This record gives sequence, C-alpha cells and structure tokens, in this order.
Amino acid sequence: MIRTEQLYDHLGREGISFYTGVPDSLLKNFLQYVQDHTAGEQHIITANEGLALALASGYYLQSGKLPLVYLQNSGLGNLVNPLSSLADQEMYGVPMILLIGWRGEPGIPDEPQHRKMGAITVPLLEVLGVPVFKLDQQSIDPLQIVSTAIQTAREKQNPVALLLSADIFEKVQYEKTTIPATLSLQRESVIRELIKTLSGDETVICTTGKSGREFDEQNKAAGNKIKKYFLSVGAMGHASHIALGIHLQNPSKTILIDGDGALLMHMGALPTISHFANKNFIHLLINNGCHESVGGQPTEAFRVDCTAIARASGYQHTFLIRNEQELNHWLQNSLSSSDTQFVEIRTNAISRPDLGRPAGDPKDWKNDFMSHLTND
Ligand SMILES: Cc1ncc(C[n+]2csc(CCOP(=O)(O)OP(=O)(O)O)c2C)c(N)n1
Repeated sequence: MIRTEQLYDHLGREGISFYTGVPDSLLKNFLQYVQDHTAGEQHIITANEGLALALASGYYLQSGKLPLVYLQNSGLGNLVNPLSSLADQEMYGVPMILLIGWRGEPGIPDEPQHRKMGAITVPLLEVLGVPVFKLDQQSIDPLQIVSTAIQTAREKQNPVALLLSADIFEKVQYEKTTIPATLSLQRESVIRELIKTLSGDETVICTTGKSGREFDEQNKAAGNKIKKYFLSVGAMGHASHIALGIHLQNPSKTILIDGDGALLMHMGALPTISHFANKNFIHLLINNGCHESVGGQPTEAFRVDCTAIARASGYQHTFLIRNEQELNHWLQNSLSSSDTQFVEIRTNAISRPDLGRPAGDPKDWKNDFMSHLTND
C-alpha cells in the first residue's frame, strides 16, 4: 500500500514534474492529487494515450527531463505506434515513465472488456521492449521500485512501465473537485427520457463507460423497450464507427450515444460519419465536460464548441441542448426526423453510486443483438 502524496512527492524528488495521460479509475485518487498539486501546464490530459506519449516526448526533447505518462492498460493499444516508432531505444530513445493501471489482472475478477488486455499486458510490454516494474499490495518497498524504474528509464533511454494493481493506494476521501455540477440535466435522466420517447424500433449504440450501464438499467426499467442495442463496453472512442458500420447495412434509425472523452479520443470519426450516414442517424453527444466514468477528470469539451466542430465536419443538422425545456423540445420535435443530426446535450457529472453493470457474456449480448437485427 502506498499513499498518493507519498508517491507524488517521491516522483518529485526523483525529478519528475511533468504529467500527461488519459485517466483510469484505478489511478483516480492519485490523479486527483496530481490535478490539485501540479501547475496547469505541467499536467495535461490528452485526448488519447498516443498523444500523451508524443507530448511527453516533446517535453523530454526540450527539457531533457523525465516525463510521466499515465493510462489504463486498455490505452496501450493507442500508444503502441508512437511507442515503437518514436520513443523506443531503437528509434529516438526517449526515456519516460508509463504509469499503468492494470485492469483485468489475472486472478483478480474484472469486467469482460478487461480480461484479454489484462492477461497480455506484461507480455505486450515485454514484446515492445518496455521494462516492467509491478507495484501491488505485497510490494515491500514500493518507493524503491519506483526509483529503480526511473533509473532504468534513464540508463536505457527507453520508456519503462510501472504497472499498478488495483487497491495499491491507501483509501482516501475522494472528492471530485473538478466536476462541474451546475448544469441541471443529468446523463441518466437524459437516457431515461430518450428511451421513453423512442418508438422501440430504433437501433441504439452506446459508448464506453457509465452511459451504457445507465442505458441498460433504464431500458430494463422500461420493460426492454429497445431490443436492438449494443453496448461498446470497451473500445473507447470506437462506438461511433460501430454505429456507422451497422447503419450502412441497415439504414433504419440509428442512435449513437457518445461521450465527450470518447468523441475527443477519435474525433477524426466525424467527417466520415457525416459523409456516409446521410439519413436516419443521430449522433447524440452527452457532454459532461469530463471522464465521469473513471473519476471526473476534465476533458476539453466544455472549452470548445462541439456542435460547431460537428457542423464544420459536415453534419447539416446540429442541436445544442442545455436544459430540460430544450431537451423536451428536441425530443418532441426533432428526434423522429429522418435527417442525420449531431445533438450535443450538456449535462452535469453526477451519477448514481448504486449503478449496476450488465450481466452475462458479451458473446450472448452480440448474438441477441444480431438476432434482433435479422428479425427486423
Ligand atoms: C483506450 C481507453 N482509454 C481509457 C479508458 C478508460 N475509460 C473508460 S470510460 C472513460 C471515460 C469516458 O469519458 P466520456 O466519454 O466523457 O464519458 P463519461 O464517462 O463522462 O460518461 C475512460 C477514460 C478506456 N476504456 N479505453
């Protein structure tokens, strides 16, 4: 066990003062501490993990100092290209620490989307030539392990991983200080009202995180009104093209429920969707300005105009919804339109602590979904 401030202070003593990454729930207490104790430009949350590695590389090139990139192990997929073709010692050789939350660690029960990556995290890092240092509850001297990892990164001139098991940090009262709570709409109630207004014939695709869990619970509460739904419980940022792929084969109404973190992660999706989904496609962005599902760390999505980005990307019909009245107006007047639309709904970042998780096997979910699509 280690305290967040102990790790942060130790990293500081070892010369690490630049943090970048994409948040992870296992790291959320540590990341909150980083957020609260690091000057703005020294802590940058990027849109995806590959960008964090590139940013860290730029930092090193200018400063000669060791940066830290944090991520959930599912983000390794986004990071492999710049890791192997930029930072690797056989290329430029950029030393850095990769602080990785280990979801799906073998022997520790976790959600299905984490099992594969959990099992291959260590071999994957080894194949990539990244030395791995594990920190778990049994680690006798965690700070010494951190120092050895840092020394190794410097000596080898290569990224080095600190792989953190669940519950490595001492529990602290976690306060979501960064979450904006001023907006009246809440993600789950938006999803509930959407389900209430839909006819039941639509196909719904949900992004990664709590929106899928909320959809699942609200749909059950509505007597499984929506039969054709797919939860992209993993593959963050890819729900949009899953939806597009389905839609192109079945041009009946498709609703994509997206998150701002997910949208930003692969924003290049927008022009392709607007080009090819020219009818009956609703891209519904639930923008809470943060990665609410993993701890509420901010995204850039409240700072920019997402509907303007969608318009510039080719969506002809865009809506911005900020309160219940605007939501009801859109639900009653525009939801049933056959126009392709981008709809940004700004919400607060509040969710239920007792939110459930969809039960069962993803292959059964897939088979159910496909059989409902074929019976259409
Ligand atoms: C590639 C990848 N990186 C990080 C994660 C961890 N993760 C799961 S949900 C999530 C936040 C999603 O944020 P957003 O799309 O804004 O939805 P919200 O949680 O706010 O509803 C993150 C970072 C992941 N699953 N995959």
